[in-house]
Amino acid sequence: MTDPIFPPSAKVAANAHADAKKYEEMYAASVNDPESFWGEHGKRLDWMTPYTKVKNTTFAYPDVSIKWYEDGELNVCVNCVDRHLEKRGDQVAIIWESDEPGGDEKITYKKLHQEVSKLANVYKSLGVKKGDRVVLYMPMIPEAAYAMLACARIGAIHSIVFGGFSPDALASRIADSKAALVVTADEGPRGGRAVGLKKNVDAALDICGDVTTLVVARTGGGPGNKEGRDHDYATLMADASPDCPAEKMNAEDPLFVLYTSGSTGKPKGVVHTSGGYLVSASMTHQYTFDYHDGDVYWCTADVGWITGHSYIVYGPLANGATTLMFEGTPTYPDASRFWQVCEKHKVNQFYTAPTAIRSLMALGDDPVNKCDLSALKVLGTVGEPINPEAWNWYHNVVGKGKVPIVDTWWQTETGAHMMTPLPGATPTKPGSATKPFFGVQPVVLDPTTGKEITTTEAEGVLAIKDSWPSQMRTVYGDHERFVNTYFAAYKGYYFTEDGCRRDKDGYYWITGRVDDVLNVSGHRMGTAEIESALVAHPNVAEAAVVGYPHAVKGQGIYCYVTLNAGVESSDDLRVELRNWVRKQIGPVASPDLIQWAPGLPKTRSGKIMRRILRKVAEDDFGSLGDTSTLAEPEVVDDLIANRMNRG
Ligand code: 6R9
Repeated sequence: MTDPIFPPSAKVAANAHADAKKYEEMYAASVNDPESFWGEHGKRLDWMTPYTKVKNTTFAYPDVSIKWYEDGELNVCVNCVDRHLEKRGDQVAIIWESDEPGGDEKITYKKLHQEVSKLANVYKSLGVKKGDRVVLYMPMIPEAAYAMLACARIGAIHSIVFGGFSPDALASRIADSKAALVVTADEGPRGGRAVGLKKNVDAALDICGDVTTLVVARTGGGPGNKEGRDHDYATLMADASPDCPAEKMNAEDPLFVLYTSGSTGKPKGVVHTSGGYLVSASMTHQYTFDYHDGDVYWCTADVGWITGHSYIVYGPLANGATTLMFEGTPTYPDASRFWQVCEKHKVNQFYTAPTAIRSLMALGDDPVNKCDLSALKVLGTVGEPINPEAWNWYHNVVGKGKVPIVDTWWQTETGAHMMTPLPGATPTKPGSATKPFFGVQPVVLDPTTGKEITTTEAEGVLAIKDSWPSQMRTVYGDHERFVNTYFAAYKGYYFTEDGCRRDKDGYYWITGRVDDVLNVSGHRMGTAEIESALVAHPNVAEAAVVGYPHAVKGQGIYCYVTLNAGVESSDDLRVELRNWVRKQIGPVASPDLIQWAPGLPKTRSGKIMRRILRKVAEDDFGSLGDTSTLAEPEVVDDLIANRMNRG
């Protein structure tokens, strides 16, 4: 069977930053001589002290070390704001669209410069210094971008915590990063409801101890500010000077920490640095979306995820783009909202997650068809594999069969796109992230031998052979964990923890995580985190969590729970456990299905056999494989008899 192929149109190719030939040439140059290639492309940024060294990296276990442009100095905020003032001071940098239709704001580069400079001075007045960590727990408002850029301006390191995380999760991130300041808003409107951000910050500080806060009044609701600890944003901004010189930063100084889930233990603080990160973020934004001056670009992610960092704020602004920031949800007040926003602001590039596409696809074509989407030039997806059905709907209904789709595979750890088609260069196949970006050398490894599979057609685990500029540098405060997580299993490679297949044309198809990480609506979630939340409940003895296929979310969260002796199972307890997990981690981690399991399938050495739990959760128990090593094979019969997901 051959997959359908959609070649780029001649018209798109003719005007694109890269057509097929240029892609091949640039890709070859980038891997044959990375030093020269990235030496040249590093010049896309403005440097205060030009670099003389480009690449100094090794993946050799355990001495992993990654440095790019290591003797260069620059300021990320200057690159995203100041350097555009002369040419495009009056151009719109950020279009903000509010949760309620009708509300919007256009922020020019000039205004962005003023707001960010004032805020940087406010930070200083609150005692924040170069190298300090600032936690941002923000709704999708322009102040979130100001807050990031103001950190960059003074060399503080931001750590954004997604607004959907609970006070407990927020507290552990504030504590782990030893934050000097927390920036938040009173409430965050989303889909017609207000998320109690300040309320959650108050609860978090009750857990981890007081930290100075700065509070944007978004709705005027929420709890009041605590004297001596909480500061009102507008009050301090009113008196702040708009003159704040930017700090000279080394290319390898950290820009931000972003916590992400892994297969074990607590979320890891992924550290990205200044120079290499911005080179990759801006270059991918330009090439992947084929961004041209004057285009209006919209990424629907939240700034709490890496996609929001690289593709709402840093990449687009480094390119002097107009980037749209949306406070709301795809279906509020109705299923036309995304498309109405596209029509209203004449969006040229639109970037969203497969889960959003699937949920909108389920609501039919009318909400799309009643909007004028003729400005669209590129459609993008990110966060999880896109199923061909959703791809085709996106292509035919949203793109009217004419707009190229870029399916971008990358990770929090990679900082920027790693595999993606380029609109004018790469024929696409629905469901494939296609080919590597410049400088990225993917390899498929045999998971048992760890050997590279060198035939074109291959299936195994995905690893990357050499460094690229926006690679994460370390785990915040735990370099050993960084080395052991990504470089120990397959020596000499960066291990992505994704499985993949390479087809006869050399196209890559990501098959999903090979570790115990779930991808629920494009959000990464460690099964271990959900399990430890469950067992923290007084009635729970043991829990095992696996993913199962979910039509809209991609994966749903399936929990097997063993209750303590004497505790009665009930639907009420199910609801209670669900709320318990929401409280411990956040609504993003809500269990979809909870099955009472009097016993879990374990090997004689006590290891839970997740393979079996996954099969039962998938309602595919006909092929359980070898169960002879189980300590008590009969528990499996009970699990099957009481399974929750019956197709
Ligand atoms: C950017 C982002 C990373 C994990 C990654 C993979 C999955 C992301 C994908 C994709 C298939 C794509 N993933 N993009 N899988 N096709 N286009 O999502 O970062 O939150 O760290 O998640 O997401 O499994 O390993 P992050």
